[in-house]
Parts: sequence; structure tokens; C-alpha cells
Amino acid sequence: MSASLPRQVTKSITVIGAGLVGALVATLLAQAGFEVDVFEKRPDPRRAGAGGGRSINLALAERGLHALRATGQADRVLAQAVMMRGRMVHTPGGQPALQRYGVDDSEVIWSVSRGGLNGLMIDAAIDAGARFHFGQALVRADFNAGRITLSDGQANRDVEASVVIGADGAGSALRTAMGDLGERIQPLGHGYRELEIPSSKDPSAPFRIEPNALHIWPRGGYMCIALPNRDGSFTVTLFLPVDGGTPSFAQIHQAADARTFFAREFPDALDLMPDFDQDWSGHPMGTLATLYLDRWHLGGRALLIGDAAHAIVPFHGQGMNCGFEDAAALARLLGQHHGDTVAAFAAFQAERKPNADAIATMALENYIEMRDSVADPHYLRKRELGSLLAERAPSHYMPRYRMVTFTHLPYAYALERGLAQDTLLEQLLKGHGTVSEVNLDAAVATLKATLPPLPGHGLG
Ligand code: FAD
Ligand code: E0Q
Repeated sequence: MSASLPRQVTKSITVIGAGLVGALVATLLAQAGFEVDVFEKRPDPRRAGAGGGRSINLALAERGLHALRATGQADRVLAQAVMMRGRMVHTPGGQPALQRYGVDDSEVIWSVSRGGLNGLMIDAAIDAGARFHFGQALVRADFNAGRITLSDGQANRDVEASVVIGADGAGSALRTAMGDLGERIQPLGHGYRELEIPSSKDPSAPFRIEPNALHIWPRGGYMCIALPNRDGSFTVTLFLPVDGGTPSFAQIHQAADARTFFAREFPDALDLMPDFDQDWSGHPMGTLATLYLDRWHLGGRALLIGDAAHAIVPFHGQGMNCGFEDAAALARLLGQHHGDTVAAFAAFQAERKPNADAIATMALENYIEMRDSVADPHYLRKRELGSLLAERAPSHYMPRYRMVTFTHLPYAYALERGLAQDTLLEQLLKGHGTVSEVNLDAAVATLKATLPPLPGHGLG
């Protein structure tokens, strides 16, 4: 680096959005010694009544946990989480069956309350020295003047902000203010609606279905899932086409139609939801899309992270995890570049964009896998052979799900390696009706001859 070039070295940073990623990045940057101000459109989520009293949960996996460990908050978060060992697949008429996520209980994921995690991270950021300003929405920004405009719903005011980080989610106002970033939004055409399985009345057995699992009711073109909460309840999500077919949200006009649909397709789940009609009417449909941008930053003045830069569909449970990995990468790069935001932001985009693109692809693929394939015999054969190869040749085979969920291998590597492994599995299974027909010694030899070893076994 040339000593004669003036560098823009930053001491203070403005974050837009105090959601999951904004609160985490504020913590990490404040801990690194930056002066951090966070502006959030909504009221303080730690105050009673915020979130409307509903518990929405999400799956926390290794990438997200790793970033939380850096803040010292991981143990506190896990103390409020419910362990999920695998997905419990509910097929029509069959017994629910658990498909383990990892090799043993060291490889599990965690169901955490969105509001609880958000509040805890805001507390951590404040402890680290960050200042929060709630009820303050970004409305525009003048990056040349180093000024942003905020609205409290009544009036606008300007504040100085020479470096701005947009963690304001999929509908980011900072992204709009940044001008043409080569934006492409790809709607999925499917939406979601949240329901609840309440806890049982028996305090000694509060969970009405297996607590330590992510439940899935796959039905081909659509599906339901349920994630456990600490109090014994489950948050249920129905994923369904928005319109253009049967069934679709467009054809379900009222709670009674929804009940008829559930009685036919998800009767066991419906039995667990005594407040179904009220729940259905109270929660609007959400839509799903993937967001791609060509550029995530304006020199060293503005940068987008988390959903604001790369919103994805939720079917791999990695949106927050990826955003948390973003936050840790940004803090590391700002340190490596000594606060030079021009260099750090460019390095951030170069490092993270290929990985964000890869998880976007894998998340879309996982919808098909979840709603369709988890009950498909060919899929189950591939899964079984994959597990056997992973057991026999751990240096050369690791299921893609495991790379994504339990390692820090770059998402782009997981996508590429997963494709190569999948091609091999198809080849090995060709002409065989069952996995027991496959000669495993020969399969391992082919695997080792075809693919290079995994980097450092990919763990750690
Ligand atoms: P957000 O959480 O959207 O936060 C953005 C914040 O910015 C909000 O607080 C908002 O109020 C604020 N804001 C917005 N506009 C402004 C403005 N103009 N000025 C100031 N503030 C503003 N991810 C997982 O890892 N695991 C899962 O299991 C999982 N499940 C999901 C299920 C569903 C149905 C959906 C939709 C998503 C799921 N995700 C999951 C993805 C996850 O929710 C997101 O990736 C994550 O919330 C992104 O965090 P964020 O902080 O970038 O954005
Ligand atoms: C996970 C954990 C919303 C959501 C969140 C998730 C997962 C799924 C299906 C969904 C993927 C999986 N998964 O089970 O393969 O692992 O987070 Cl729909």
C-alpha cells in the first residue's frame, strides 16, 4: 500500500436497521472501537408489546453461532434456544420419521425466538458502547455531503453520517438511496402464513409433538413446517403458491376455506391448532423473493449487508446465519484494513458476493427438496449412500447440507463440491435398486480417484 495515498480512515459508523444483522454488526464494530449509531424505524423491540405478542422463531446454525461467539453472547442465546436434531417428516398416513441433520448431537441446530435474540443483541451492542435511536426511519441520504435524513413519523431531521451501513432488510431504504446497484428481484411465486400449535395444558409435558426437531409436512407443491419454542408451543408456517393453481393462497378466501384445506392435507397438524381460524385471520400472507445486486457499496461511504444486500428464500434456514457471517467478515476486514472503508468494503463484496449467490441458489433448491424429495425413494437412497461414503471416507465426502449448516466452508465451495458429489452418487447408484447392491469399497475408490480431499475435513 502506498503511503502517499490518503486513506479514508473511519472512527464513526452509522448503521441503518436494528434487526438481527444490524444489532450484531453494531456490537462487533463497537467492540472493535468504532463509534456506532444505529437508527431503527420501529420502536424498541425490548419493550413489552412489541411484535404483537406473537413468537416467531428461526433456526440458528454454526455460521450464526460462530459470529455470536465472537461477541460473547453465544451461551446466553443457546440458554434460550431449543435444540433440533433433525427434521421430523410427516407423510400422509405414515408415522413421523426423524432424518438427522448431523452425525450426532454435536451437530444440531437451534430454534431461537426472533424477538428474544434481537433484544439480547441490542443489549449486547449497548453494553459494547453503541447508541440506538428507535422510531427513526431513514428516508434519504446525501452521500457526497455525508448526511442522512431520518423521520420519526412526524418530522424529518438531518444527521451527519460519513460512513453508512445498511442493515435495513429486504426492503432497504438505504439501497434505494444508493441509486442504481444493478438490482434484480426474483419473486418465488409462493407465499407463507404463520400459525401456532399452543403448548399443552400439562406443565410436565408442554410439547404436543417431538420438541427436539424441525417438523415438516411435505406435500409436493407446498408444505408446512413447525419449529419449537421454549414454552412448549410451535410456530407453524405454511408455504403455498400465491396464485395460479389449486391449491393456492388466492383460492383460500377465509379461515373456513383454510380449515377445509388443512383438514384434507394436514389433518394431524390441524388437530393440534385449537385457535386455527382466529390465527389464520390474524396473520397476513408474506411473500418470498431472492434479491441480487451487482454492487453492494458506494466507495467507502455506504455498504449493504444482510437481507438488504442479498435477501434469499428461507428454505435452508440460512438467511440470518449468512447475515451474521457477513457481520463477522465486515468487522474482520475493517480491522485488516485499519478502518479504510474503501478497501474494506471492496474486499467485503469480493469475498461475500459469490457466497451470497451460492446460498441463494441452495436455498431455492432446498424448497424442492423439502416439499417433494424428503419423501422420495431415490432421494433417500442417495442420502443413505452419501452417509455411508461420509462414514468410510470422511476426507473425501461430506453431505452438502452438513457443509452449509455445520462448517465454515464458503457457501460457494459447498455448492460446487455438492454438485460434484451428487454427480458421483447418481453414477454409483445407476442400475441399482437399493444401496446394499453398491460395492462400497469400489465406490470409495472411485470417490477418491474422482474428487480431491475436502479442505482440512472442512470442520473448524
Ligand atoms: P431484518 O431482520 O429484516 O431487519 C431489518 C431491520 O431494519 C428491521 O428492524 C426494520 O424495522 C429496520 N428498517 C427497515 N427499514 C428501515 C428504515 N428505512 N430505517 C431504519 N430502519 C429500517 N434465517 C435463518 O437463518 N434461519 C431461519 O430459520 C430463517 N427462517 C425464516 C423464515 C421466514 C418465513 C423468513 C421470511 C425468513 C427466514 N429467515 C431465516 C431469514 C431471516 O429472517 C433474515 O435473513 C434476517 O432477518 C435478516 O436480518 P436483517 O437484519 O438483514 O434484516
Ligand atoms: C433447516 C433449518 C424456514 C426453514 C428453516 C430451516 C429449514 C427449513 C426446511 C425451513 C432446512 C432443512 N431447514 O431442514 O433442510 O435446516 O432451518 Cl422451511
